[in-house]
Amino acid sequence: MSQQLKLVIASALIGSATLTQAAEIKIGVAEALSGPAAKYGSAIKNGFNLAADKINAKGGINGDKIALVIEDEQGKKEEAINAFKKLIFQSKVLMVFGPTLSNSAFAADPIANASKTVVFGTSNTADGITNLGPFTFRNSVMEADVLPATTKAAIKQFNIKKVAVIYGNDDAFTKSGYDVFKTALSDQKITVTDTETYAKGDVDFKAQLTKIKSSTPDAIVCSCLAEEAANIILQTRSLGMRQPFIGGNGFNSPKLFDIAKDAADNTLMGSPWSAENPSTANKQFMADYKAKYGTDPDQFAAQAYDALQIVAEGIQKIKLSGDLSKDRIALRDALPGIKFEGATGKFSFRRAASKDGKETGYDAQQDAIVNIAKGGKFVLLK
Ligand code: 1QQ
Repeated sequence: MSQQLKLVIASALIGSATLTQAAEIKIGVAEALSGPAAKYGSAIKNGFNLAADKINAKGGINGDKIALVIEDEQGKKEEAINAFKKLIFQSKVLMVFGPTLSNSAFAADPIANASKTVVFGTSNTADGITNLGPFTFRNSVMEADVLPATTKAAIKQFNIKKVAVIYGNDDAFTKSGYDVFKTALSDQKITVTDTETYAKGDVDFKAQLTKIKSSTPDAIVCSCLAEEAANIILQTRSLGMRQPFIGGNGFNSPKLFDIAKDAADNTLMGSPWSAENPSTANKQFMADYKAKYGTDPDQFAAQAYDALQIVAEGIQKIKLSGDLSKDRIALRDALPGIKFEGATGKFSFRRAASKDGKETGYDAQQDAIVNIAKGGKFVLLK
């Protein structure tokens, strides 16, 4: 063999050796990519992909690239359980993001906690999620932190004295939102003229809305996911009612306006994220999102985008050992100390209060911004 050929082979070997040394960090993503919650889940997936591109373009984390392993949990409890099992036990991811709905998180998060793997919700706002165990984290701000500020702003904006309430009584998020609304309304001395419920998948709300109409509220409080909220708003208008709506996290989707259009005008909603936040981080996020996907982002995309960067900072701190069980626990221990400023503003974790003496996970410490719907989109309430 010629000296030259030996050199070529040697350098090829060195080249491939260095290539295999840069490991992939597998991160699981289990979101509702089909079914009624897909509008939330696909925005979340886009946010994660955009953040992964950004982190990897800068060379990854301590030289290792992020590889997202994405599963569709369809917005269903059983599928969320399956997706978590697949990601944790078969794909052997370092940690899992998801699932999209709190309803599914109550079913799937215990699997992550039992296998000592971080589960990080970017859209779970129901009370009690972070009581599922010390491996549960979220950067989605709880309804309990957002709704009282939203009702307060609505009372002032529309001089409200009495409201009617409608909520889904078979979903963890809509039920939890209802409980929070109830307490906030009572604390703020607002009379409830009527309370109505519906079930997942309902499309006709006329019976409930007719009762609400006869109770003559000043506004309607709706603890609902986007599709039901939009249909409720449309049917309210078709019954000749013009009252403003007050909603929770479920309203934060373009789906609300795809269906209800400007019939949703004057709806108030609270969120940590606003498209009008002029910070450099948010402007960059919005421009990059638009460039990659051709549409404007929403709050769910923003929270996912920030969440992956929060986790990346945690991973950077621990320096992965290659022992998966150890690395999963090290990430759990590193995350609570991470402070971050991203598209959703300043963020830190807050340990959830323990209800039964059991170890808890971590909630989001972030302020809510109240928005109002005008001309088919949410703008800051000034
Ligand atoms: C929850 C929510 C939903 C609106 C997520 C899409 O906040 O289920 O907790």
